[in-house]
Amino acid sequence: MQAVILAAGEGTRMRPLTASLPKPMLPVADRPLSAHTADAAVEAGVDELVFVVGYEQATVRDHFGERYRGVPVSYAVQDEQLGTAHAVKAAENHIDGAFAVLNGDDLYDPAALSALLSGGPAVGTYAVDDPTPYGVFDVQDGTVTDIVEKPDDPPSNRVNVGAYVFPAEARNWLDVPMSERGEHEITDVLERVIGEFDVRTVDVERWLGVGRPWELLEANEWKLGDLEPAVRGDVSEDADLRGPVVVEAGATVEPGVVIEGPALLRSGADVGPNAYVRGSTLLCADVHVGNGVEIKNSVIMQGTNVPHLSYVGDSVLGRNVNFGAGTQVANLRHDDEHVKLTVKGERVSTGRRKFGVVAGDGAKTGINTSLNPGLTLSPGATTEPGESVTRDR
Ligand code: TTP
Repeated sequence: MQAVILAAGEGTRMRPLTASLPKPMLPVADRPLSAHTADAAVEAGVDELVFVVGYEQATVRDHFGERYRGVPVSYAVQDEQLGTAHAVKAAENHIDGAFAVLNGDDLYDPAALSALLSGGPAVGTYAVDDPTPYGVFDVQDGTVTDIVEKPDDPPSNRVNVGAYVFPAEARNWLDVPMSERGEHEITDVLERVIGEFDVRTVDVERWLGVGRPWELLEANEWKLGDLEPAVRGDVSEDADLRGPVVVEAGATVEPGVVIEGPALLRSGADVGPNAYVRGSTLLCADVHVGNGVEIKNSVIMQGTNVPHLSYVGDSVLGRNVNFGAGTQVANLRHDDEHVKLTVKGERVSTGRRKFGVVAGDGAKTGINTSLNPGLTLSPGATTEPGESVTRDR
């Protein structure tokens, strides 16, 4: 079976991290977000991966190439994002036989994906307490009889996770009219499949849609927690690694460093001396965390520097960011309310008591900058020395 992986999106809710990197290529533990799904699909035995690409597609193509883990890879281009059915339609000439459709920016537990991909028409479902904001399946005797979008009166608590196996016939049913929200939706194709085939449900035990920056932290919390501890890099005898810590070959841990796992230091990362890294932290390739710096529950992307006397908590720093000496991130509000972040121009609750900042690629802070919780720094933004930053820039 072929797996069509949707990876054409602009990831506008993930700005500024997606300003020049597509969301499916954001780092989640030791690989890009979409590789978790691609790997699970390969392990489940799919015989071809078809990526639907568009926005910043070169990085997707560079990563997956023409063969990925022994499986041929092809690419279909969706120039305009007109919906998920429109995305699959872009791939119709690649489809030959029954096919799976998977979101490139969702994380599914691999065992469930394997069960999904092992048979005929099927949908992935996830049980939630309040299904009303989702697409909800009506299920009778293990077979789907209907899907209802955002129902007031949900027919079940099993929601759509965007993972499907379609029969070969569905390739001819991809031309669906535009929905009320102005998209050509794959669920309209699914409706027809439900009408003509028995569609199984496969319960996904764990599922996470990664749309907004704090969900990238959640994704890393999940996947860093699954890593087997391993030290292949150069770790000083005077460093203390506690819990599940992975130090890749080519990473360096200097004297006086304490790392509390889960944590992953990718090749070329350099920590210390005298630094403290803790709580689900990912330090990507060529990150430098220097003397007297504490990093907690954060994703620090490739080439970023936090060299001296700083605190970074519950934050995502993009690529090649530089934090001046003494830059401090506040990650907790005095009123103890959940921290809010700007998503597509609106302040939205992260649902987290603790959340720090999101810095776009190349942002630079002056020495002794203090950053309020829930701030976004645009790519290339700068701050003055000693500045207390209370608004996005
Ligand atoms: P979304 O998360 O709805 O879209 P997005 O990734 O562009 O993000 P945002 O809403 O923040 O702008 O898309 C769900 C999945 O489907 C995701 O994997 C991207 C993919 N997709 C396409 O490939 N083409 C499309 O036309 C649409 C709407 C989505």
